[in-house]
Amino acid sequence: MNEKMLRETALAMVAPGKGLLAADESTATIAKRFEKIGVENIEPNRQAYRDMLFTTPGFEQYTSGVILFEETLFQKSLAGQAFPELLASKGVIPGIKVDKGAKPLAAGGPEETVTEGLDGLRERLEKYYAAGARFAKWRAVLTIGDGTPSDNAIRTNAHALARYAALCQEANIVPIVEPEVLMDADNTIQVCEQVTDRVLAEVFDELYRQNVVLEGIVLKPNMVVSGAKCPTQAGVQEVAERTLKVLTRRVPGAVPGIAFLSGGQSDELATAHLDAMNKIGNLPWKLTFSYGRALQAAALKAWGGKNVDAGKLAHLHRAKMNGLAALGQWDKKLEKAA
Ligand code: 5MM
Repeated sequence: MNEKMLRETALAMVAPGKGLLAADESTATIAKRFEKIGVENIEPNRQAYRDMLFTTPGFEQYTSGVILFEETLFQKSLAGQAFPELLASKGVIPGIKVDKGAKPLAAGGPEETVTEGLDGLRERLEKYYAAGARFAKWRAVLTIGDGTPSDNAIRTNAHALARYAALCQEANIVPIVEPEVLMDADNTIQVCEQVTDRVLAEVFDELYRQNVVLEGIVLKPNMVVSGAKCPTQAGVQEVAERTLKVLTRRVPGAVPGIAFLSGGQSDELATAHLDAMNKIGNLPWKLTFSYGRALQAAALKAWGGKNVDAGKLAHLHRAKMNGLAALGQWDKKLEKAA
């Protein structure tokens, strides 16, 4: 393991004013996104869509890295260049989602899952490194409900996240550790805070037990928000303060950066929350974005399968807004002006 290299990659992933584009939708997930815009989910369409995103002029000013799905890592751009090579030529680090998805957890609570994909991971990581991937992502999913998440779900997922992280570091690949507490239930923000706190405590315990080098990871957590179906929605400042309260308690300062998931928040709200946290500032780690939906929704709609230039414009705008939020320099007026 080359700790220096891991540290340097992790720091580059959270460089000031930059964040990550999560474009690692599995074939089943991209099918749902394409269905909404009436585009058939076939490989040439997935290639054309990702080509549009990765050839957006100037997106590299705000984008440190892109998380790819395995198909994309080994795919070529429309101009015939391997996608990882194309990204690297723009100074954007290629990454790869390595988990095999969240599967029902035996003896877990209702709807609880454990993320799978550890078998054969060591061998796959070698292949991904050779293809140009310098970081990886593994997403654990925790559901807030009646009696959930259970201790079983929290521990099992934390254990798997740490096993994945240790294997990545052995292969000189920076692991993005993503324990996602889903934001779509009817819980209050207080409940989200308690659950996120429990989950992060367990994740960092496991990382410690399994000798993961904290300087060589990036954490990708949910923000502390009111559940989407909760009748009372907390405001931007409260979300920022509660999220930072949990993170400062649970995330050691050795971690170079935290790159949030958007979790179904609107594009603008995801930006506003990140910006508010960075405006508070004085934090031990960098705070940035690793958004999927909140970076892509507008671009996907504008592209619609054919309008490449419109898709690129929409992508660049959101990347820029989030780049500013990563510095605490975003202003709502910039959205209107655009
Ligand atoms: C882009 O979506 C990612 C892949 O999802 P599936 O494994 O379900 O296909 C997803 O892991 C994503 O990276 C994170 O959840 C963050 O995305 P959002 O949309 O929450 O910002």
